[in-house]
Amino acid sequence: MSLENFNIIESTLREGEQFVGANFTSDQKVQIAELLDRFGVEYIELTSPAASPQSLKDAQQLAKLGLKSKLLTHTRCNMEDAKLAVDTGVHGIDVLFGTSSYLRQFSHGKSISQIIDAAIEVVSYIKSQGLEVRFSSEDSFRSRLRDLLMVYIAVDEIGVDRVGIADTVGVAKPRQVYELVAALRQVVRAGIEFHGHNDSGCAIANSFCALEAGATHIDTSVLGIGERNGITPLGGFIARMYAENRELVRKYDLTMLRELDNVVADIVGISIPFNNYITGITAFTHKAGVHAKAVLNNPETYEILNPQDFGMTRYISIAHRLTGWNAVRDRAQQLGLSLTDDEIKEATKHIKAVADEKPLTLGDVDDILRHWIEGPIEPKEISHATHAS
Ligand code: HCA
Ligand code: CU
Repeated sequence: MSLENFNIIESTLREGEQFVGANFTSDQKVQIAELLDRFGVEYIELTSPAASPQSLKDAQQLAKLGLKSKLLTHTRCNMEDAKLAVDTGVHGIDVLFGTSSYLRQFSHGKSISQIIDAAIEVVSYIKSQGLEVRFSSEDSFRSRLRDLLMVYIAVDEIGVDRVGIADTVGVAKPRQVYELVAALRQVVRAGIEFHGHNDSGCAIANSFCALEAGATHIDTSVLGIGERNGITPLGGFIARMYAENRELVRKYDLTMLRELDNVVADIVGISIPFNNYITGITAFTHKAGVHAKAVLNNPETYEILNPQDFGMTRYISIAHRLTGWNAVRDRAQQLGLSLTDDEIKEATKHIKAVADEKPLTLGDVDDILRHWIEGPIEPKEISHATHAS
């Protein structure tokens, strides 16, 4: 069952390089590849060596690092690019061709039989050189199913290692992905890779459905960076698999995600969104009193991801009008204050009343708690506020 045996093809150094803010230096590529290797992704995909002289040199250099992750380079489906890619010393080549009517009409102008001929020539050449090879079809979801299957069956017959489905424009829906992968699963022996863009927010769900239908490889990038708003984000995909069953992601060093997100965000000049999976600033923050109480008793009440497994910490926000006395008691204990439950309840009422008047900081709450035993005080910065006790 593929959910147990999925592989990540990490494409930050290929799709991610197509993100508008990404202009990786050679050193940055090495840094990112080494972090991904420590995290434990099975594959790292690199930009085509045909893209530029530096891309070629970088692929050669990365191939010499001796990483545990297998290196792949992406190429167009022609012999010239394939030869260049084979000579870099990487483990495998990801070949791409467009089968959709849009691309056939407005991009390369080839017929399906011409596509099959080119695919067979390139795939068999790469195989003859002893490298792993994948054949993928750009814009798969706007291609005719018959055309797609004909091309995939042809490359499968000559022993391609993987066939890839690409939702290039982010138009596919989860059930559609499931159906296409399931249909393909019936007719090819090769592994099945899914590459999904996130234009309409389905990239993670689509990747998950692809695995449920029998796919074996999922493309990701750190923070999801790529063309437009990008592809399946590594962290979000990991969150989905972890939520399904933690054992599925034990093979990775999950505590590396934070560094990966930070390093890549820094390099491409963005900040990590507040609501990012796992590493967003609010990903493990609980606020309402009812939530805080339950989470303090048993975190699983409101958390499907255990922050500790990712080297993250839970935060319970208490300086606001929705706070509850259980969370306030927890804070008092952290501060080493011995207040009775009745005192905590009174202090909590006061905190709520003050918070109705003006924004509170944790420091304000701490002041209120510290001085509660001495008798309720009005911290100077909130002196105009109503006292509730
Ligand atoms: C591209 C297109 C691609 C390829 C995906 C793949 C897409 O930028 O070359 O090779 O699996 O989204 O179709 O990223
Ligand atoms: Cu893409």
